[in-house]
Amino acid sequence: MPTTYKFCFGPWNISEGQDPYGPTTRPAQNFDWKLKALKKHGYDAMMFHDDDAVPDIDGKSDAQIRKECKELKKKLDDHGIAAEMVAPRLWFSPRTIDGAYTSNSAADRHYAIERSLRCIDLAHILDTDLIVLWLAREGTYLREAKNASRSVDLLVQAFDKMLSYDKKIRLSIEPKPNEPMDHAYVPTIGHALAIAQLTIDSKRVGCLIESAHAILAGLDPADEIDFAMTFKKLWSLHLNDQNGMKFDQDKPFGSTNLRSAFNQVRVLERTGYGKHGEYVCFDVHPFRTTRPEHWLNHLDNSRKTFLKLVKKARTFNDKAAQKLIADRNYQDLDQMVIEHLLGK
Ligand code: GLO
Ligand code: MG
Repeated sequence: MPTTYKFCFGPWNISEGQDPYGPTTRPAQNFDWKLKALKKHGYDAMMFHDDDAVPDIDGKSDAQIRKECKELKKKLDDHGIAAEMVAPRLWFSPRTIDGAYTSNSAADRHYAIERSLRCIDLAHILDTDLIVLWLAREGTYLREAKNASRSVDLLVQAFDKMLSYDKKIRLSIEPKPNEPMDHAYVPTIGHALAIAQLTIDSKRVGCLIESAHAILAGLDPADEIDFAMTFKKLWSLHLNDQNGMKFDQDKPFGSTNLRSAFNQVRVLERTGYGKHGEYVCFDVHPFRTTRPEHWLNHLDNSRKTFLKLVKKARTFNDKAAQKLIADRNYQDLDQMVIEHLLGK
């Protein structure tokens, strides 16, 4: 049976155009507007940072957090939208300047863990068992400032606290090799899955692949997907694109390298990603130049490209490809792929 894909994005994917060198270029829209847009544009679920779900979470009591989160859940139910995951945003607070779980300050590490446990409470209310961990500041600017081996131990300790706090929750690590850090401690899927093995319940520690992050690590996103699927550990996906080894661009899916996008879709099709309820998420941003009236186009276009590439993957002549492979005629296999993508 062919997979019927389900799609999602996060509120941060309708961004306002700011970059390190200039202010916003579009006026902010409120959450309700984003929620309406999601359904209208053919999406099924929303990803949440803990403070997307409950703004200013650090300043609120436990009771207040739960109350607001329940209100959000009701709103989602009314719109027929699921929450795909919740992710602790551990990179904004003054208490995570030196990292969260791997900070050199014990008090700040404690804050990071406590906040992660609150995030699990939110996941409960929002009816998802998936916690996404983009380990934004777990790395170094300066090699001598931290100890990599100790950092791995600290990460494992933090993951263990989360795993034992809730026996059902699954942790999905989203690796990224750099930005905002010079070097991250969990730069690739291999690192994420290796660290999973050190935790008290490795079965509940998997990963999330973002195409741009794999490219930034000098890796092929399709191979990263294949690797994670071999271990049955790919629990979420951030498809997008990236033009080489520069700042994280979060371009629309297929925007830079259509063939790489095709190969990512082909692997998803071959390995059955999505057959157990996993979502295809687009972690894409509008260009800074985008006018407010074209604000959702990057999400529309990414989904459109994805679905067109699903068709391309399903109509690829595998028999002919196998023949060329058996004959070691990779030259013509190359051309066959090019012509298939170019169409008639
Ligand atoms: C940044 C990441 C970021 C995460 C998100 C979910 O480079 O891709 O957008 O995916 O915060 O945790
Ligand atoms: Mg991402």
